[in-house]
This record gives sequence, structure tokens and C-alpha cells, in this order.
Amino acid sequence: MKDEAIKQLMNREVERQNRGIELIASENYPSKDVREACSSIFMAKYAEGYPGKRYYGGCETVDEMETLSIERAKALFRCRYANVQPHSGSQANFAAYRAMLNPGDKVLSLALNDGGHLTHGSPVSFSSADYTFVHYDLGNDGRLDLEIIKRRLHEEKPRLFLAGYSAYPFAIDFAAMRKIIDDYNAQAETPCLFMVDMAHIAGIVAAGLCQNPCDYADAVTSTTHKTLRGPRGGLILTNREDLAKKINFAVFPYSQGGPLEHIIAGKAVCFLEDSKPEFRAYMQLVLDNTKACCDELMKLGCVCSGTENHLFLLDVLSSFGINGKEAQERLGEIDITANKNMIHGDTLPPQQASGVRFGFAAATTRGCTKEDAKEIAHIIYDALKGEADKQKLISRVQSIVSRWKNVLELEA
Ligand code: DSN
Repeated sequence: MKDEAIKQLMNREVERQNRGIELIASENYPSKDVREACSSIFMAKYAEGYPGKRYYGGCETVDEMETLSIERAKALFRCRYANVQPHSGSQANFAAYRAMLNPGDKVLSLALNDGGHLTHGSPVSFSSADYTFVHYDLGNDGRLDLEIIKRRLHEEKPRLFLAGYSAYPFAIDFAAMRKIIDDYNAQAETPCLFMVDMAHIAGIVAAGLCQNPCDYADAVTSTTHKTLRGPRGGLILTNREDLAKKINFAVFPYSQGGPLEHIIAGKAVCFLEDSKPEFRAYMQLVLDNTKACCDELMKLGCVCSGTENHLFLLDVLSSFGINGKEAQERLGEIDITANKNMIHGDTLPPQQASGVRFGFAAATTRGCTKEDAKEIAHIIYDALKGEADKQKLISRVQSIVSRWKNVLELEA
């Protein structure tokens, strides 16, 4: 690399990531093979269109590769159709909405502040400008409440019901949601479609450790870089031929131009990696580590959400009398990276928030054990209590990461 400025920044980022404990629930470290595919010569190829129907010559190899990526995605999620071209989860959601809705149509979703996503109808996102979003609440216990969903469905009569979340720590009963929608549709004038944004839990789905939303939803969107541990990108799945055609059109030519074929190659590598027993074992350990850290914090007297997946929320306002922003900064000072997050019924604005979201997908990829996860809980507790010596806390973090693999040395 001759570009000294960029080289230095790259090295600094590698050093930061090796030094720290990454607990942002949406991050992960892809394998060397995924990274190699993503930096391959496929990045130099224009291939607007789809395999066999491109707008450029020289697409023979790219066609074969993208077809392989599609086939692997379909096999991994046991689904009939896959579009691997979305550049991101937001692009995937944009296209899935376009395929299923007309502008202005009503969508019933969980709000961002309750654990949804920007593209699930936040006022600052295209989603709320293009469609009419209304929301369902969580129950008093912070869990999805099927009775509330049923009631809101009948009240609002939406064209689309949206499940799948960015900060929801519990299992989701997609089968029960499908039944509620089917019962509603049996007597509704306009049927309601069912979409799941599984970006956060896609790896858990791939590992077969939770219900597969593809078995129940009309369309499923995802990112490929969170628990799925692939390259940064998006994915759309469906079992419906009519929707598959509309989804393909909505991705290209409607909302995207040339696909990122190098990233599609990285996705193909990740889909194969994720179909192996080793990935299932990894994902089980992610769940175990997340629970171990959450349980330990609760044993120490903290107010936590509990967890049934790869993340949990710590109510730092109730537990330590500080807001999420301050907690995020204190943890950052000792090389633990996490993000402030609204908690159910939050009284603080999003810039402050009362909680912090923690996830163990990235740390587990590097080698985090259950014992490490418990020790991390104690470090978090000591850091947020504000009484421990900062240098000692940094040494405790260093002692853990010294046992882990470096971020550029990860095999599948
Ligand atoms: N920004 C992602 C997250 O952190 O959950 C969602 O896209």
C-alpha cells in the first residue's frame, strides 16, 4: 500500500479493534476468506441486471458466482428465492417495501425507540415519507404482546405487518404472528402482508437456533454482516414467485445500479460458512456468552432486560444513575465499545437514552468464553460504578483480549 495516509489509518483501526472488546450487537468480524472475496477482482466488474440478463458484456464468471451466492442463500435459509444485490439492510427494506406496497400504504411496525429500526417508519427516514407507518407497543414487561399486535392489526388495517428488530432481546414467535395475520386476512377487505427484517438475528436463524421467518413471512430482509458474519450488505428472501419478480425489479433497476459483485462473492463465502456445524456451535456460544454477561450483571444488582438472543439492554440510569451516553463514553475510555440505547418506556431523549445495548457476536468470533463474558460483566459494572481505577480496568480488558485472536487472523 503506497498511500501512507490511508495505510496509517487502516493500521490504527486494526490496532483499535485488536486492543478493545467489541460489544456493539450489530458488529462482527468476517473471516479471512470473506475479506479475500470482498477485495477480489469482482470489484472491477459492471454487471447491471441479473445472471443471464445483464446490460454489459463479460459477465459469464460473475453470472456463475452470483448464481452460486443466490443458491447458497436459498439453501441456508430454506427459501425459494433470494436477491443478494442490496447494498445494505436499508436498501433491502426500501426495495421490499416497494415490491409489496404503493406509496402511502399503511405499515404496522415497532417504533425505533422501542427496538425497531430507522427504516421501520422513523420520521427521519424515507420510510415514513413514502408510507404511512403506525406502531404497536410492547407489553409492560418489554416483550412482544400478541394480543396488542392483534388489536392494532384490527384497528389500523395495515397493508403490511413488519416484525424484526434492532434492540429486542427476546425470541420472536413468527408462527404465532403468521396465525394472527391469517385470521385477520380471512375476514379483511384488503389482506395484510407479513414482512420480517431479520438483520440482527439472521445468524441465529441460519444456525437453526430460533424459528425461521422464511417459513412464515411473505418477504424477509436482512443484512449479511451482523450475526451472519459476512460482508457489509443486504439480502431479500421470499417463497413467493410473484413477489420475487417484484423484489428483483425494486432492487434493479428501480433503486440500485451496478451490483457490488465483490461483496456478493463475500456473501457467497459467508452463506457456505454459516451452513457448517462449526457456525452453529459458534452461534450457540454467542447466545451462552450474552446470557452469562447479562445474568452476571443482574447478580451484581443491575437492571437488565434479560436475553434470549445475541443481545441485551442494561438500564444504566436505574442501575448507576447515569445516562446511556455517559455510560458509552466511560466504557469507551477502557476500550469496551458499546452503544447507548433507548429502553422500553425511556424517559430520556435518544441522544442520551437510559440504556446501553450489548451483544456478543463479535467478541465470540475472537474467542470470548463464558468465563470471559462473566469477567466482562464485572469490568462493565466496575467502570459504570465509577469507583475503580481506570488503568486497572484497562489492564483487565487487556488480559482478556490477550487470549483472543486478532481481528485479521480469523478463519471461518
Ligand atoms: N445500525 C444497526 C444496529 O446497530 O442495530 C441497525 O442497522
